[in-house]
Amino acid sequence: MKKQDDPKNVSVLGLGVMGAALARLLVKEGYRVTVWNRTPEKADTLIREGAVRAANVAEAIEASPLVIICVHNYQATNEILKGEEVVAALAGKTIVQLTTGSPQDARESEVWANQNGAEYIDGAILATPAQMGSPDTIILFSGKKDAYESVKGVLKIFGGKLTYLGEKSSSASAMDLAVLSYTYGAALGFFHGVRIGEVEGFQADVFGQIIADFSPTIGGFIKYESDVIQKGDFAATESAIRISIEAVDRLLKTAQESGINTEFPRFASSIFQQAKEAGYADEEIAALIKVFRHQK
Ligand code: FVH
Repeated sequence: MKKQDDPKNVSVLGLGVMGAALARLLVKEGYRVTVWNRTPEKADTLIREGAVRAANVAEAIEASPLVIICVHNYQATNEILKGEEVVAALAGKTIVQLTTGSPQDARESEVWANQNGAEYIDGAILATPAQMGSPDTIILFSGKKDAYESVKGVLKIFGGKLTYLGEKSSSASAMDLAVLSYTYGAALGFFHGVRIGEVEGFQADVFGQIIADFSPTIGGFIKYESDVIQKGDFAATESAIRISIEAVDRLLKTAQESGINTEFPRFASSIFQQAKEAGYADEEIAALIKVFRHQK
């Protein structure tokens, strides 16, 4: 078998904090890992650990049937995958893009890769470099199923919870955006909660531990509400919006009285007020999605 067709050969383009973590896991698993980075010195430690340095991008791509990319953004990727030699090397390869990007980035990248004879899988990592390789690490993937199946065995090295979202190449980055929306929404609520503690006298780390302990419960609640949205039956069973209207008003009132930042509770209160005015107060909290859809 030619070197570049050997499935034990994997190439990694991009050795930032995440790229290096990915390459290191592959080396540890006994793969022949060919690496390239814009700043070559970043490969030095990995070379000492057994990775192979590519002199240039084309050489890195030629060295393996699977090419993993993990750089700052898709613009950087496009800058890397430039030039006749690089493009020619792509024919017959499978590219797995683990750089964060938009759904449009993914769609354009798949078209470009396929036009140049390469299979394309788009991925989104929901973990930090230190969490790579652990059983709970979630990585989202989308793209042609047979291409995904052909490289899944290697990708499993990066995390225990690989989630394939289907053949639409933009699905992974779209889901990544949705997870970011939830993450930042929860984080903003957390920071407001820290301010409550700073005024009412509990420590941020004590609050943080409670949130950590609470996470499985909130996860179960979100999953339940997602099922309600999916079914479209908003009859109140677990948590009627009316209860939350009172709770959010209390959040805003307490913030105003204690003189802390009111932006988060004010935004939350505006959403619940819209639900109340639309007549959803006795429906399940999932009915808030109708406010976000501006739907009656
Ligand atoms: N780090 C994390 O926690 C998150 C977790 C979720 C997924 N992200 C995404 O992973 C991509 C890489 O992130 P990173 O943390 O490895 O980022 P850096 O350590 O800053 O490394 C950036 C690499 O990109 C290379 N690079 C940047 N611009 C260019 C360019 N124009 N041409 C070629 N390469 C470029 C950079 O090269 P160098 O500066 O070392 O020469 C690094 O290899 C990212 O999409 C995260 O959102 C990580």
